[in-house]
Amino acid sequence: MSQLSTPPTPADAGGFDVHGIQQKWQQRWEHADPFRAGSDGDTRPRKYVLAMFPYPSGDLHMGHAENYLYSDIVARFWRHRGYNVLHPIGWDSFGLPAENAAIQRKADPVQWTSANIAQQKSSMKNYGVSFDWSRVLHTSDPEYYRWNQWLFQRLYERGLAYRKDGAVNWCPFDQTVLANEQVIDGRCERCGHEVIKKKLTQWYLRITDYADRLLDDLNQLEGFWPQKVIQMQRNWIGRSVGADVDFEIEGRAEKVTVFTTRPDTLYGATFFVVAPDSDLAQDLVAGASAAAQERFRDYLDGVRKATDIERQSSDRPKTGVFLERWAINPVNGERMPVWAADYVLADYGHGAVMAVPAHDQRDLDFARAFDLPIKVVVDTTAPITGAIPVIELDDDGVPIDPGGDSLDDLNPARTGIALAGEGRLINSGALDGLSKRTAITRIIEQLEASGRGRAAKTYRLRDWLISRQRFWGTPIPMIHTEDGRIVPVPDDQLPVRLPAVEGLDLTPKGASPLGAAKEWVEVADPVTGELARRDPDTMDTFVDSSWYYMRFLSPGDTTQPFSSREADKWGPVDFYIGGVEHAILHLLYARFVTKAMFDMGMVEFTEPFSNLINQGMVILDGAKMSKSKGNLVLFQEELDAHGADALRVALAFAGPVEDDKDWADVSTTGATKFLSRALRIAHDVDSSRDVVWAEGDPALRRVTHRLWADAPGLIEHTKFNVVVARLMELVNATRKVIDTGAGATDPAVREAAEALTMVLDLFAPHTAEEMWEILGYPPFVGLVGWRQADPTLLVEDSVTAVVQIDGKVRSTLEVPARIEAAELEARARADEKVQRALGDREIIRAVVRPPKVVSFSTK
Ligand code: ANZ
Repeated sequence: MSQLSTPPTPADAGGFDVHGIQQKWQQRWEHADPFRAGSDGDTRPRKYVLAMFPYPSGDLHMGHAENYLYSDIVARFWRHRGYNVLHPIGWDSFGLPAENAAIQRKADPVQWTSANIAQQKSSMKNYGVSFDWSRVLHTSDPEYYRWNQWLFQRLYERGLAYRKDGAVNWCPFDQTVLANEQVIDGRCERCGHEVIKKKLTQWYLRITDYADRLLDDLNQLEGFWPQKVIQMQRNWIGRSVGADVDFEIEGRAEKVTVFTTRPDTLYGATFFVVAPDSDLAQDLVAGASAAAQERFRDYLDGVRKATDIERQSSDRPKTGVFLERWAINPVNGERMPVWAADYVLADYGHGAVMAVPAHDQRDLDFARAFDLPIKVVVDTTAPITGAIPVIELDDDGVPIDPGGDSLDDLNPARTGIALAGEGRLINSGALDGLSKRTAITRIIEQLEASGRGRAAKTYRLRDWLISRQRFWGTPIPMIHTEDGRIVPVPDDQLPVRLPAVEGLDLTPKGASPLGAAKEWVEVADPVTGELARRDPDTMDTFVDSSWYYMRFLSPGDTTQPFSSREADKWGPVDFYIGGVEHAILHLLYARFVTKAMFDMGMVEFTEPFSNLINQGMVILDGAKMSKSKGNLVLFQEELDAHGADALRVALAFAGPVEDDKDWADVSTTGATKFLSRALRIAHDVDSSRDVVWAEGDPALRRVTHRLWADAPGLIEHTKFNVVVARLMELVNATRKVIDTGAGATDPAVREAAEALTMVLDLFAPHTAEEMWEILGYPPFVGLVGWRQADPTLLVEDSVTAVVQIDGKVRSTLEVPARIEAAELEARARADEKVQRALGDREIIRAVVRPPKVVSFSTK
């Protein structure tokens, strides 16, 4: 319950005791716990409805208000449809905000977190969200993170968790490493500071093993997830299909492999480029002259300062150094100079490329900057369908102009534009005349036959770097022994709990503060009993949230992370809602972990979320709300001023779920008026529960039954605002019968009021419960099954329309009462009697007044 004193009822509430009703029903829900998911014996079909769980920093904001409103509408809807609904909530409570509060205000992260959770929980209850409060979890609870550690061990056993050194993303401000997904445009996702590369030994999860499945299974989600999210995931995984080609390097025993998407252009490769920051570059330059080595070292110093984005930007002049080494083109034996240049990245493909300047823009820019040869091997002017044309070449190997844009006109050496398109091969020995596509297949066959290459795929996706040098997270359950072994903490010693924060200096300084907790860090090697050290790093909090939806299924289980039996019953999540900011990180990790759990036999499904919805943002006057701009609409203030129901109705009515909602256009006052009119209808109903509805006003009954017919589909398609509009229509129609029709004793008034109450429950549950009680029913309307529409009441009224020609009635038509003008005119023109009366006269004017009159004038 609100700790604040009850504010006065809003003036426009028309005597409707908003806060009194709210408190009354919240107390009853608290007492009776009606929204708890049904247990084993429950035979109803099941739905698992989930909103992304919040981070407990401060109180709820308007974004939460939207998120939990929508999940609540859906959860309530399925209960009304006779489903056993699971609608749980928890907190994603590890992470930097708690740690930063601890550093800045000396707050204990445990206490800070639990105080914020308590506040958010009370706000959620005040907001009337029908969560199953028996399943609450928070990820900083040792009983939760114990299972993160357990999961980590299982992944480690399968080779899916591993440690390696590498150049990692490092945020100099937060003093911690970041996953690739947490670097946005070269900056730290959390603090916006520029990210640099640092060589460190870190823990990774091998998500790349799942790249193909993560990509291919997106097809299953088409139509069930927002297209935008599917596309962002596809791009992020970034699968490229092509070939690996092995090149010999003069004076070096091992070959160097490159990845190319265009093996068809192999004859056009004229030089070779390696990433300057790769081990390969170091190795190759070691065989060059002292001067070349010096030039290389200077170059590398500059390269280290550039971000990947800068390195790949096309408008940046190309730079590089010649390594005084030569690669041999495997198809024609030509010598190609080897360069180091920063447009080649060390951690993509193999960190080396065969450069084909005629057909790749980056290579062309480089070739023009350093005066390297350019050789056209695909004629992009040649048609690629139909018969293979005979291409005549001049002495330089350039085809003779057959008319139109000649290849000579397009010569990349002169135009500076690479020929990237389709075409037919030239200057390529036996491949000449083949289309690009056929040539790719052919050359891969040849490379494979000669053992000099093979079909290959490359991904943009990198393994998931999960270790963080911070205190407030799940300790990585590994032990480092004196002699350099790494030993997992045995399952029966889990959880590895965080030590108390007292006495620890949490200020970021590059290494985990846990390393300084001597008593915590020093342990006995579980195998030999000798002194060893715990791994001082903690896990990325995205590990915590990668499987929390499973823990809700058996949150108290002390023997396993979740019960597979419960997972079979409830999983996967039927409806998941949250912000689009999680399109890649959280959703990709959750999909990966679900697939890994599937492979371990823990779950029977491979995708965690069957349906996903991204809600828009709540903005103000066209701008994103933020503390610094001072344009925050505070959830608590709105709740106190208008009550939960008006806030919920106003938000639901504000527009489509996916759209941004400008608070300037949201009317809580209008919502309050609507709710007080609805409540007044319940009070006005003047008939008993057993009235015969069939005797009611047919027009009002039709409005009611149209609602019953349409509401389920509208809710399933998340058209919540349309349903609110339909409820407003029903309120108006009912009021009309009460005030100017047969009056409040009309059975149709009761029927309408009951329908209104049952559907209103999705949006304004406190008011709906109150109305249900006034209508003479026991609690809770939230559990009452919705009614079926009577099909005979859905048939539209028909009326008789007259058709006049030059002032004389020539025909009559039976048409629906709601017919549109165009349709009415079309029917009149097509009518047989009208056509006969018209003969060969031409209509020069039509006046159409739906539904009753059509009047034609003729020449
Ligand atoms: C020769 C070639 C000819 C290429 C041509 C393209 C066009 P996507 O599609 O993004 O996967 N590449 C390979 N490894 C690289 C690295 N570490 N850094 C920068 N570039 C690299 O790009 C694949 C293409 O990017 C590869 O195909 C390679 O250039 C280059 F007409 O090989 B290609």
